[in-house]
Amino acid sequence: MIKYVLGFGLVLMSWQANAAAPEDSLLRLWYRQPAKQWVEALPVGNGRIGAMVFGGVQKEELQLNEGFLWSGTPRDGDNPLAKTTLPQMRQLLFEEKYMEADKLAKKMMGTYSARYLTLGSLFIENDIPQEATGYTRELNLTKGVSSVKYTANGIDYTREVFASYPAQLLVIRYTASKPGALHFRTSFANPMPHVNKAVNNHYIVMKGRCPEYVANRPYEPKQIVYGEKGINYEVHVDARTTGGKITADTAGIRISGASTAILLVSAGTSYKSPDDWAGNPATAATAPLKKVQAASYETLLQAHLADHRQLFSRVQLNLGTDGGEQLPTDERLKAYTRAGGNRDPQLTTLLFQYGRYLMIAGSRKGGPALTLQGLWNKEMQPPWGSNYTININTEMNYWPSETANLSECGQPLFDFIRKMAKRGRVTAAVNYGANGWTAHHNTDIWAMTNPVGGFDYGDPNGNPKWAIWPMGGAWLTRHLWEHYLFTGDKAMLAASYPDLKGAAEFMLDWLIKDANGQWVTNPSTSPENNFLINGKREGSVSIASTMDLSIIHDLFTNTIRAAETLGQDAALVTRIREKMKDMYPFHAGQYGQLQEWYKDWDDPKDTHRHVSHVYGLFPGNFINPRRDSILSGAAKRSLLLRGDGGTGWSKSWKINWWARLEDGNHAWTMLNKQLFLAGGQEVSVADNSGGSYPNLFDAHPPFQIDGNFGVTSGIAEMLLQSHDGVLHLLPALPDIWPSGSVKGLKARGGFEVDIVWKNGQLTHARITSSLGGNCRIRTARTVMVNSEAPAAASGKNTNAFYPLPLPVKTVVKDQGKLASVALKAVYEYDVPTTAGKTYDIK
Ligand code: FUC
Repeated sequence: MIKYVLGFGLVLMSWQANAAAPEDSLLRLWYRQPAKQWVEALPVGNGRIGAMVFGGVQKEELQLNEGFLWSGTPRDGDNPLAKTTLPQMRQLLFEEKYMEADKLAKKMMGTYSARYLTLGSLFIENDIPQEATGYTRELNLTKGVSSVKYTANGIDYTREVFASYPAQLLVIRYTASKPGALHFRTSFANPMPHVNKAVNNHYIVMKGRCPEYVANRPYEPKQIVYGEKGINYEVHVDARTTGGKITADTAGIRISGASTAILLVSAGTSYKSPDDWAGNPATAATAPLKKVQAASYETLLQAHLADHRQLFSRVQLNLGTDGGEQLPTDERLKAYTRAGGNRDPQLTTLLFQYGRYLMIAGSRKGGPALTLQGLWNKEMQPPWGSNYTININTEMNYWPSETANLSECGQPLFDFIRKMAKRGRVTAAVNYGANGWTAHHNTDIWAMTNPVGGFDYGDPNGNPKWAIWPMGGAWLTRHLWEHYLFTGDKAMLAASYPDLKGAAEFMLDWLIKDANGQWVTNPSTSPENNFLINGKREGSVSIASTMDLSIIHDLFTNTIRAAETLGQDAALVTRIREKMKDMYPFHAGQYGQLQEWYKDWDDPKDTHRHVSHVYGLFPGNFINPRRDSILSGAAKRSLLLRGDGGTGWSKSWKINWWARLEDGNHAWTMLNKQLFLAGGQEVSVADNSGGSYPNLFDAHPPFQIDGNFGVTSGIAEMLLQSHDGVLHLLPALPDIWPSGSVKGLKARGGFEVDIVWKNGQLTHARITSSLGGNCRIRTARTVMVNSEAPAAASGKNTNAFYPLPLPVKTVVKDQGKLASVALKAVYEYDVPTTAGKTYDIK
């Protein structure tokens, strides 16, 4: 029996915009012992400088990162041979010689991406042995502060750590309850060659240069190459104390007999852009420290809190509590997993808000976009180079930025797309002789856009199933259009429109007619999956995968909408519309599934983690159960066949898909698995992957941050959807959340939405309009708006701000095999809104 102890009073209080909601105090990760492993340490970050705080007693470790610290320099990974190989490749594929095409694909590949690097660790080591009692450490999500507290030798010690965005510094304060009781020294560890220099008795610098090259895999002869080139970096630590003595030498800063110590950590690199890495890291690291010379700890803390809260407090979620929240986070995950989940609703809230926390800590204007591990990486050769993998992972990282009301945090991605669009024009021209721009499945801080594969040194492991995929840039551009839909920011749309247009221009050139006169992509892959030829031989390169067609349809639709919104490029719009008329259709195949491949090759036993062909359902919106039962029935069948397994990000994607199918209980099934302890001994996640580490980092495994953001996005999709020109309140509420409230979710059209529900039904909602215009609402109940009966939806079937996607052509083999999508009866209303006004729905 699951019991929810949900005070309705809590729900009501959460309406009060500025009052600290009582559930805020539960928004923390906490532990009774220091971290032993990295995935137990707690992340802080300001979008550029990151740290993982271990919370050690005798020796504290802060593993450091700087977001622009990458291996290498720009490399020319483009491959002119790709262009001369392309006609032969296309010929082979049209002749259905798939295995030969697979081999030939090698000639179209290029170099691997650079690697995101660790900045080593800063240690704080006590001189006097300490045995701790009453130890706790925590990460407070509402404050963005990590802290450690314990008692040793009768003295209470505390350490607070935060990464300040306004100050561009990592700040550490160490205090003792007894005057003069602090005796410690700092030191650095760094896997890269580096030198330390004491500037004066309280200021020390560590500096070095990143490797010119870090090999992709063991296949390459030299793993890590240092040389004259590469990004230069400096870490500066400035210590301040109350009382005691302070000295510094190359080993570190030594403090003895102080009552309080504050360490300010700054980091700078020579990286400025993909074309310029000749900046001065010393100036970059010194400037933030100079700025705060006169600022007290309290001033720094208050500025940080104001900045953090301004973003974090916008959204509140309350799903109730059942006592589970009283355990430390690691024990809590264990208890949850042992019980098979389906309890402790506040843990779900915590994971939702953790995704928002990680976005604020990991992605801020001026910093880099979130990598596979966000900002946090401890290795020189992290899994997959901790690069940008853009065949799902980077996109998933940014799914919640708009819906979870952190729109500004998308800026690093938008800036990054601009850089890729520039580089990608070269790749489009050199590799394919095409206009516009393209990017393949991997990229890095150098904005590389070529397909990987190690062709340059004959890597036998380069594989077309991930490399031959010029669709990554096109997918990313949907974030530019979505940003406009949520914010109505036309200036921003105008500035990013060339990136959208350039991606569309590439696709116009990339499409080619098949024997039936339909536009297809050739070569084509469905990310990382293989198909069976005659039921056995595996191939990966073919024609017109559904994923390709989906991305192109989405891109074309968004480009047309953007051009029309801006009143530009009528001729381009005509060209795109012409192409769209004869695109290869979407197919529902022999099992009633949405066909993944050009032909009906789908293997019903295939449980591959990528289910890319269902892109149209999410993040796309042209598969929609309320508008089309064929494609959505086929999409649902595909999801059922693939099953509920998968890596962390795969499970997270499934939460979002089931939410879009308005199946809250199935969405919950996927979400429940993400709350299981990953890599546990006694208990483990079903299907052996996904789930959460003790610090709530999502497990691919190993750690990959996309799964965290996918969870946050999925929960938002369960509570509110707006991709259909309508604000659908509670579209996919699972039975496990009978009552609750959410405040501050964002919807397309610039609406901010609060919702309260009880016994599985909407009781109250509040919509604030920031742009005005028609607001179409969809609910499972009849409602009153501002105590008046609203008009039933009529006329054009949309919120005027948000034109619907263009339809796609579909071919169905066996209609009877499609899955049926059960939908609740709903009511739709049109509410004319004025910018700045709030509407109460009861
Ligand atoms: C894609 C996925 C893998 C992994 C990698 C980083 O290639 O297929 O599962 O997430 O990215």
